[in-house]
Amino acid sequence: MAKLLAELNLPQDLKRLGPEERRQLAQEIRETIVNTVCKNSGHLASGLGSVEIFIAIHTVFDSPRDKIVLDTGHQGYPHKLLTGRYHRFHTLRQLGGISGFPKRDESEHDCWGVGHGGTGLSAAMGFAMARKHWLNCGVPADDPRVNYRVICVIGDAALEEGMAWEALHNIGHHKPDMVIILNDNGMSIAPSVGAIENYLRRHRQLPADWFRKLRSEPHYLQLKRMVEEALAKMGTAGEVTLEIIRHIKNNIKEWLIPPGMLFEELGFTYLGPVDGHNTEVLIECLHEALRIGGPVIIHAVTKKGKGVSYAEADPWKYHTPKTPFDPQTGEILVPKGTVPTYTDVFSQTLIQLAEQDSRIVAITAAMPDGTGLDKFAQRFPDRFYDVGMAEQHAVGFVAALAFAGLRPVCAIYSTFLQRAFDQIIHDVCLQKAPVVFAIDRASIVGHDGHTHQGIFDISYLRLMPNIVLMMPKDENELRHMIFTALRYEDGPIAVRYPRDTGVGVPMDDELKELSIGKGEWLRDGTDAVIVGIGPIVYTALEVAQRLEKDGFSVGVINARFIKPIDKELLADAVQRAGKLITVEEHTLCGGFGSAVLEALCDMGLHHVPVLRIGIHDHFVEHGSLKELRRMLKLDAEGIYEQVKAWLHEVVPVREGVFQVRPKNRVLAED
Ligand SMILES: Cc1ncc(C[n+]2csc(CCOP(=O)(O)OP(=O)(O)O)c2C)c(N)n1
Repeated sequence: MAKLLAELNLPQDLKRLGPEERRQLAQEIRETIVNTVCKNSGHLASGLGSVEIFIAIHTVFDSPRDKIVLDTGHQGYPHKLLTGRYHRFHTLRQLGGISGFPKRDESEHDCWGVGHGGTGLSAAMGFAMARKHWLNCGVPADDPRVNYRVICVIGDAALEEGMAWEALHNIGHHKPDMVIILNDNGMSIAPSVGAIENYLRRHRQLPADWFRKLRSEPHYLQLKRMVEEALAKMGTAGEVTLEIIRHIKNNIKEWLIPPGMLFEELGFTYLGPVDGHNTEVLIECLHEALRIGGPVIIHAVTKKGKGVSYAEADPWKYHTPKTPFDPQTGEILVPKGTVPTYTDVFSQTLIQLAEQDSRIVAITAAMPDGTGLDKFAQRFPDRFYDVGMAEQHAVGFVAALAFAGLRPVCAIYSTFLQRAFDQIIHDVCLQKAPVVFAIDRASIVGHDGHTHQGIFDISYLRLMPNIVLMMPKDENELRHMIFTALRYEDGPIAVRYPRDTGVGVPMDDELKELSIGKGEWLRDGTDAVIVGIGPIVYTALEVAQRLEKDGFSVGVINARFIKPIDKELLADAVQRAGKLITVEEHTLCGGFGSAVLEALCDMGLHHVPVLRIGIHDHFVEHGSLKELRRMLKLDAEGIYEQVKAWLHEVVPVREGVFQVRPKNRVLAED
């Protein structure tokens, strides 16, 4: 029983706790996280590693008055537990329950909704500059528009995001009052990589706290300010002297004390490194940071998975462990299924093809295991690039790799590829770079919720000239699509596939090249044809069988290609049945159904009634895949209901011409 969490009125009561109770609270938070995540799934090791940081923040800051911004948000379970969500925490990531990420409409303590990395510093700066603005307008100090402080927590890997550096650039210029806690554990999901990691690693090796003491010493700061002011009064001679002093100081710093130079040079005060699991030191540091003013970075060194032996030993595995697992031992209790996931099939196929073609290289943005490229990296360490949390760079980088004669395969989740929208247009499509995009987690992803659903990529890719976009109906077809993509050299080509196990179909021995832009008939029909994209075509087949019992002859087409779309096949379907139904697990705004409508329009087939089934114009919350499909009417039952109702509405007015009478329309939840 988590006594303090259950009984305290948090976060207010935190302020009257002593060090011993804070330690007990930390223990309770860890136990609650482990006992919940082992059943509900979610982010384990990151939250365990940030417990003391959030206890310190909520001890010093006043939430919700102060703005506490989390970058990425996956580390935020302690924040949720410290802000009155303990009694609902057992609903974590469940349909209707609390989200796995900070969410503005979930709690007044979540001032910034997030799920993607790199957004926190910009948000914190926004809050800090708005405060400055209102102060300039003469708003009194006790007005809520100015009466707050701003703090952002960002991980060492999230700091790799381009947006984070754009924010640093801008914050260092305007210098608003804000505190940044750099939660540095040397880990992304996998171990952190790259130059920023190398820079931070040198700091982590220093004894904790030594530089903080010197740097934040009030006498040091006072003296520095006095000298600078005195020299400024001396005019040019003073400036020259100041420059000389700065030069000497910088050289001494570089030689003696490297910590934080980079941040200091950019206009921040750097405090660190400090032990990020010492709540008392963190509290002291936060007070100092607020006293110093301007943008202050506290570099907190933490251990991912802290306090839970198996998570500390293997924080990579326990970033988001498979569930259920034993909370005592960490043993994963879910049996390994026999049907491979789409990710597995992508990974195996790519390795197989790379054995035969030394031009193939693979690129991930900090998701080596999520994309299955960890296995590629083991087999071909020199042909694998983890660029870190840097999707925009990944896409620009692969474009040039392709121009230099390589065959880059860039594997990024649908939701994170959104970050690189312009790079795909400008660097890849515009220049016809023969890049292969492997878009994992395309479609609904489930418990990660609205920030992570892969339901927009068809819309944002379909509008780009020169790209080929496809989605397999099953894991066997995925193999052929990877093969086809690597054969295609005329420009960019993307294959999207879901986060799921495959359908369980037999696998062909030989890989075959698919004709670009050609779909296939799966079932004939004369009353209507369902044109589907992705594994949902199997659901469509089930629906067609049920409709047959109701007296409707419904055909099914597996479109395979979203772009170019198979116009001939569509015209054939219209010819045979006169009515079309499109199905997709994707937003209807600009999605696959829209592509079909556009094609019909372009072919002059204006009279064809079309029912588009997919996700209406809203974000999709968290829940299991099954629950979400039910809710969205994208399971067999839901599609059946929608199609049947619609077939009753569409009536012929004369030979080959129909009219839709939308009377009993069953629409998916808007
Ligand atoms: C734009 C974006 N890319 C990738 C991810 C997937 N992701 C979630 S957490 C994470 C690692 C974060 O590492 P860090 O910021 O150091 O925090 P830690 O988990 O180590 O505390 C990644 C890559 C994401 N959420 N957003």
